[in-house]
Amino acid sequence: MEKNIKIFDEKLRSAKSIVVMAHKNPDGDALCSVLAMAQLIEKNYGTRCVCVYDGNVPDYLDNIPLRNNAHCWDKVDVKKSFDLAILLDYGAEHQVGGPLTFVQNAKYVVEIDHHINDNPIADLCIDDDGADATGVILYRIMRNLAWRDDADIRDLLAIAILTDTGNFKFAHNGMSLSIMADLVDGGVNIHHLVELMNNKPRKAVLVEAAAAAGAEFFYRNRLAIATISRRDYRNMDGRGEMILNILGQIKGVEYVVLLKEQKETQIGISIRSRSVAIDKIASAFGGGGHERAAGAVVRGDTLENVHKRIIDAFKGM
Ligand SMILES: [Mn+2]
Repeated sequence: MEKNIKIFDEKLRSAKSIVVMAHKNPDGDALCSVLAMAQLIEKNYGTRCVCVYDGNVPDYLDNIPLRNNAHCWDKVDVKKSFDLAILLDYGAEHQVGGPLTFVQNAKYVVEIDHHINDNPIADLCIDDDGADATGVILYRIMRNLAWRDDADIRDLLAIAILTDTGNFKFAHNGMSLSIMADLVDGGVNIHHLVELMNNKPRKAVLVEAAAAAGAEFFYRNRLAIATISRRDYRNMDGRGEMILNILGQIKGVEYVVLLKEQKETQIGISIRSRSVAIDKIASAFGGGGHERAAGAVVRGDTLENVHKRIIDAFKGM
């Protein structure tokens, strides 16, 4: 990784135009990593980056620092060829969405990611699937290259870590905790950041609560499945983490699945597991992610059918 960080440093020195992006419908790690990366580059190399996203930014991220620096990708001239495209926290090529044109047109592409990914698309990869968040890798690059930071950057990296680890519940090792200790010593206030994200619309919280209340249970309660209808999907804010959290608290539940009817024949799947790895199940549905938190989007199938296929997929687990 050290060698690649050095090459990244050289590329940043010579690039005159830089675009930064992550996966579409960004979550806390994706958006905060993009904003922190851009701010770090401006502070340390003097280059102002273009930050783009595809899809929707959830309301709970409205109040994060530098939020207004990120723009929907279709507001940017898509024919523009950037010297450098930086792809963060993206998981897989098909999850990039519209900004993929910037990747294809860029002179050089760097990716920084912590997802399990067999087909990285960049010229230079600074990936670590053992990191709890892309923000963790960014922090390590920042320290390795002795970059200057500021209060906004420290807050953004802290939010990236807090959101992807579910406030440390999913931390795989001590790395994200020791980084957070350093960030807190640098002035980050965790309570303040968690409070700033309590910003969901009332409808969104009520839709999530109703989906949890309507969950079904299979295989002697080991598998819980909640569904969000197409009508309710429009009112969601984010990916439904709250539903997964609530159902995962039930005694005896090992696996939680959330099915979201995004369109009539497009079903989003989120899967969480208490211990056994389930990323292979997500891959079988065309998705991926992490060992105990993964997901997929199935196109060309109905909610009813995907529901059946999910129950089958957990047979014998
Ligand atoms: Mn992430």
